[in-house]
Amino acid sequence: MRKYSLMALSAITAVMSSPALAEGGKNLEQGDFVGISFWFISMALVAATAFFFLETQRVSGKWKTSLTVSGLVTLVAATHYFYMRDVWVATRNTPTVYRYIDWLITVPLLITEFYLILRAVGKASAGIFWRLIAGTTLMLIFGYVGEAGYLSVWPAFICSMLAWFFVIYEIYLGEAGKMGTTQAPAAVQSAYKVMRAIVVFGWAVYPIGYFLGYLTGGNPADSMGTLNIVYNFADLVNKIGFGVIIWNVAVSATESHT
Ligand SMILES: *C/C=C(C)/C=C/C=C(C)/C=C/C1=C(C)CCCC1(C)C
Repeated sequence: MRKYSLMALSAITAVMSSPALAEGGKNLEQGDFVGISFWFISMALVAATAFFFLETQRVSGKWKTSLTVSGLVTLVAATHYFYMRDVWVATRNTPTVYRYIDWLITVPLLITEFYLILRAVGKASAGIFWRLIAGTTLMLIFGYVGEAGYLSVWPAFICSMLAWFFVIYEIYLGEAGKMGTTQAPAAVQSAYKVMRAIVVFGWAVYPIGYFLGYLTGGNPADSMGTLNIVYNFADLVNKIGFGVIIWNVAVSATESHT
């Protein structure tokens, strides 16, 4: 009990002490709605982190890892959001590199939740874990080399999309999908289904953003403000909402001893 509280506390302190760019001197302006959305989501992520870590006390042993991972996702994202927010407030530019570093850590962690859930209810193979990690990592590497100009935007987009489809295949029709919809208890099955729908519909926001930014022939700068707001609110669903679904199933499985 005390150990977990301590962990939560140290995580929060780490997050609170990390803003480093603010000394650049610019403050958030009342009419800067993109900046406001950066602030909003960073605070929501801090609160979610404390919540997930503290709630690990409440669930049975086999569910603790899932909640810890949810807390790590929101912790890493909160920290990146502090930096992204400062870049935006100071320059009104999209903090692409911070977004990708954040994604490179949080997205494999999020996808690992499928493996962890399956492991909590049965014997999930290591193959599931590695396929999910490999798919998401490739998806992000191709996305980055496209955005950063190391590869043309179209081939990078196609390769990244293929990697995303590979992940979707695994959680719907692959080994993970079969396990999650047949062998798991009913409550876990329904959580699993909502989570994989998030990977399809919630995650679709990002490739759509890439498409609008780079593949329509327009100037990426024109859609930057809107895109950042959309990305920021998408993270509310894809990181916090996703964690809440896991929290919910972990608590109900603990209470019903399944
Ligand atoms: C918390 C952050 C999440 C869940 C971010 C997810 C990001 C993606 C699913 C990005 C996917 C992309 C493609 C499928 C193609 C174009 C390039 C990307 C990286 C934007």
